[in-house]
Amino acid sequence: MLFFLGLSVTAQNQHAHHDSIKNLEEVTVKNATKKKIETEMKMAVSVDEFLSSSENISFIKRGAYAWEPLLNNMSTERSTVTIDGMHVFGACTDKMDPITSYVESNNLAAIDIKSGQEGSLHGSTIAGSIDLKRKSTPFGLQKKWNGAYQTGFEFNNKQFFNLGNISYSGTKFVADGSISYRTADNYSDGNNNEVKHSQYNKFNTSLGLAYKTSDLSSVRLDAIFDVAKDVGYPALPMDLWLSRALITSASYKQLFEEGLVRVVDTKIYFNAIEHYMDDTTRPENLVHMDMPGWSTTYGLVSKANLRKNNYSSEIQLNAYDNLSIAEMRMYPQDRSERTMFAYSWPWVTTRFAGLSMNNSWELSEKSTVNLGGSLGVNYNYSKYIEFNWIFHPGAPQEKTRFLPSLNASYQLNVDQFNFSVGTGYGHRAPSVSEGYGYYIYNSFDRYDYIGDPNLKNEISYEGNASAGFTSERLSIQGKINYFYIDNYIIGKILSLGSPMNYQSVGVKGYTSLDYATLLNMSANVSYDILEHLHWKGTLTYARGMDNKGGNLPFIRPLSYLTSLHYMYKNFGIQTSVNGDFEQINYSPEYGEDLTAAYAIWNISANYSFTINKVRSTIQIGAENLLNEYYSTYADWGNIPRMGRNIFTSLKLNF
Ligand SMILES: [Cu+2]
Repeated sequence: MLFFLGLSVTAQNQHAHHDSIKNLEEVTVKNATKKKIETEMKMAVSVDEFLSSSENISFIKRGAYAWEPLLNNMSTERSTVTIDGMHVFGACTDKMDPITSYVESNNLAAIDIKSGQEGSLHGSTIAGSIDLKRKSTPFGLQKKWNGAYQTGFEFNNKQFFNLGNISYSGTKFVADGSISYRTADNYSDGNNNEVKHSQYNKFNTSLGLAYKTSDLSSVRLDAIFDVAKDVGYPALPMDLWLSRALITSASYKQLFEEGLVRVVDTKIYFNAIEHYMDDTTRPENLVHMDMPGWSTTYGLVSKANLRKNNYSSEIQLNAYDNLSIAEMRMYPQDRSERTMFAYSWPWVTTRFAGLSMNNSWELSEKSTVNLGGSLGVNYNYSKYIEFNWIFHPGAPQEKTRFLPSLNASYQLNVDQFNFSVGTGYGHRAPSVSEGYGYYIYNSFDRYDYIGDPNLKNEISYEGNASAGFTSERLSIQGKINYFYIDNYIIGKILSLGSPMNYQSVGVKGYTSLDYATLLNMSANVSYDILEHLHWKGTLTYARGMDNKGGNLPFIRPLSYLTSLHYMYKNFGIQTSVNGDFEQINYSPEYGEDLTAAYAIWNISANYSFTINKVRSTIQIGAENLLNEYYSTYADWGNIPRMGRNIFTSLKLNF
């Protein structure tokens, strides 16, 4: 630990890449080693489990399903989450449905995570971007048909899953298809108590078809359909009855053999999400509320890649139109009569258009300079503005904002060392809830939240740096970033207004703090002890403060992960220990209490074999082997996490 601590402290004066691309499966043909969407410990993972293996992602968990990804310890309002560059917006006012819940691990090829303003290519952001990249098989592979099937069972919550995907690669025509189903019961915590309302059921299917229109051009159609049914959120006062998403796109790609412009890829897209919550399964609720939500988005994303000598550039045009609607209908317990109706999202339209550019110059073989920037226009319209007028009389029905962004970085590689240093500046517009939300109940601090259409843009000033060393057996990497955020948006208690929900204790309005600051640090070490025995360690630290020196909520305390991996012929075994230290810097103002330290021990073993050209792997393992009872700093309402979980899985590749 001391070794780690030393590293993270020295990391402050060093630097490196602040972005990380997690390759889930080979995207380029030259990449011989197939990396897949799997973690060190587990080969069959959910998208959430895969994302959690990235050191700059943490999660707010409201149960076993659809974790909310925090990038650089910032909530989803501050990052852009896209699917192949497409903007998709959840339809739940309670954040039950982050975008990551609408894909499945067997239709993704990679997840591209960019930190801070480097992520501004996909639209305005503060924390960075998470782009979920779908599988897209290249034309003319030697092996025309490829497929995989995964199945598994996890004992703690009786999770059973079946995932299948298949692809065809012809010279003119390509198809990718996937289908999956997961079902899970309630899980049990470390005291072997059942955590009620933690079940889930998810069905996901996707199809992609591409046709080569000439030697250098192709058209592609893509669709994802996802249904989640009867999903429990033990940390919330209500569950999900049904959520459905249809995500579609059509794109045209043109390659150029000569000249400055090398690729132009233009896509139009449409996605629709519907979300129906259900609180009738909770007998403790005296009054029932139906809270359905809808989110519909049309958009265009067009990108061009430029290259000339040592200069390369990416230009991206993003445009979308989103309509977010959420209703609140209250019934007495016998449901005979509706007593109240309100729009918690009063038909809010968001239109965005932005042009982004990232330029890179290779000054020499050793050093590279990157300069990027974007300018976006964000327009909001609230159809039923009278709901917003209750707390903000006379607030404008329409609002237009300009969202500029700039970033610069320098990378240097000298022998076995690498360094980077960068800076960024960017604006973001308030989210639909922050700007126009009406009585959105937050069960964490038990306040109803009210949006403010007049909120100022959040403005981020950012610095980042990294340093690393790589030798044949040892690799060390340290990263640090710091954000100074003007007009930081957060909920503050309002003296006017009374709570609508009988569980809530008051009303909070989204307001801007003068500023807030955030520091993130991480250190990674990997060492090959023997040819087939590898050790890895990660340490992360973050600190977030408001303008009065108070703590920001949901900031991860000092955390660590250490793992050992051993291979012998077709046999592999791996074990890891991870945990958080005590959350000293918690925020009572935002409903947090002190979360104790915990440590979790995991172990797994796998065996690979081939039958009739089918490459197969079986795996068995245990998470939380010692059945520790714990909850983390970001477990909504301190719900306990899963106790010991034995998992088994089988994967076939053909
Ligand atoms: Cu919901």
